[in-house]
Amino acid sequence: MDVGTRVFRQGVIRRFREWLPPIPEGAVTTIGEGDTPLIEAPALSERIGARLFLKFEGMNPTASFKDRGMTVAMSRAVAAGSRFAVCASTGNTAASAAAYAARAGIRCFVVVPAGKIALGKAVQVLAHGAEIVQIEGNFDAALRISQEIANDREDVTLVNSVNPDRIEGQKTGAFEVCEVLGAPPDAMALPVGNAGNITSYWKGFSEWREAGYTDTAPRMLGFQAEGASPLVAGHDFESPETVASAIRIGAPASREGALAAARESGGAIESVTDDEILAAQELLAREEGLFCEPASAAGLAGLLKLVGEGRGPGGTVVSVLTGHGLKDPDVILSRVELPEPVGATFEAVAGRMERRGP
Ligand code: AN7
Repeated sequence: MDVGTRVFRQGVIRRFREWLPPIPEGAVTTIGEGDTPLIEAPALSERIGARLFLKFEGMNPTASFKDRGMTVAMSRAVAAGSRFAVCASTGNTAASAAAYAARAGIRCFVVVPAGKIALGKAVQVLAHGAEIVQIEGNFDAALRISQEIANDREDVTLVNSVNPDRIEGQKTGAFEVCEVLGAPPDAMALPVGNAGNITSYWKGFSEWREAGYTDTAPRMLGFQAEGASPLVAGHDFESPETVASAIRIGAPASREGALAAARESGGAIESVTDDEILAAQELLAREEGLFCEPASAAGLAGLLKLVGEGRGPGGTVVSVLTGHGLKDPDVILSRVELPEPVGATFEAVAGRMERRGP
C-alpha cells in the first residue's frame, strides 16, 4: 500500500462539495469533521426488534453533530468577509462555533441561557477564547437577540441553523448513512430541539433519492423531551424544562422543516420523558459501550417507547447520537458517586471487588 495516499476525515466540504453551496478553496475552514462511525448495536437491536445502528456524532472534532453545519457556515462567513460570528445556543452550537471561529480567525460571540448549558460545553467555549454572554432567559430569547445583532451589523454572520448553510452541511450525515449501509435505512430516530437536524437529514435523504441513488427514504422519527415538546403539543412552550439541556427549546426555528420531514416520510414527532431519556442513556453506555449526552439518547428512548406500544419500526434503523457524554458530566454525577478511596493494599482493593461482584 502506498503511504500517504489515503485521505482520512478530509472534512465534509471537500468530501461532498458538489452537494453544497459554493465555497472558494481559500475560505474552507475545516477541522476534519464528518466520517463518523455507524456502529451496530446488537444488544439494543434485540430489545427493539430491528437492526439498530448508531451514528456516533460525538466523534466529531468538538464532539457533536454541529460541526458538519458549522464548517459550511463558517467557511461561507470567511468568504463573505465577516469579522464576527454570533449564535444562540443550548451549548453545542456554541462549542462548535467557538472552535471553527478560532480556526477561521473570526471573533465569536455566543449567547446562552445562564446556568443552563452543560459544563463541558461551557468549558469548550472558554478554551477556544470565544466571548460567552449568559442571559437571564432561555434559548428562545437568546436566538431572538442573536438574530437582532446579526441584522444590525453587516460584518456579523449568524451561525445558528436558521442560517441555511448550517442545514446544508448537516445533511451530509444522511449521505454517510446511505454510503455505509449501501441504501437508506427503513427508519431514522433522532432528538429534536430547534429542529435543524431532522430538517437536514430529511433534505439529505431526499436529495440522495432525487440524484437517483435509491428509490427509498427512511421514516423520520423525531423525539422531543416532554417538558420541551412544542411540536407535539402544537404550541410553543413559554418555560421549557428537561434534563436534556441541549433540547430545552420552546419555539423551534425549523418547526416547518421538522413537520414536513415527519409528514413526507410517513414518520412522526413524539415526546419522551426525562426518565425515559436517562434510562436510554444508561442502556447505551452499559450495553453498547457508547456514552452520549442525555439529549442524544432521546432517539433510542423514543424507539423503546414505540416498541413498548407495539409500534416499533422494524427493519434497519439508525439512531443519531448527536453529542458525546463527556459534554455533561453533572448528569452522571447526580446519579452515581465516585466511591471513597481505600488503603493501597491488596486486601482493600480485592475487598471492593468482592462487594461489587463480577
Ligand atoms: C446533543 O447547541 O440547539 O433539533 O444550541 O446539542 O437540530 O436543534 C443543540 C441541539 C440534539 C437538537 N442533540 O438538534 C444548540 C442546540 C444535541 C444537541 C440537539 C441538540 P436540533
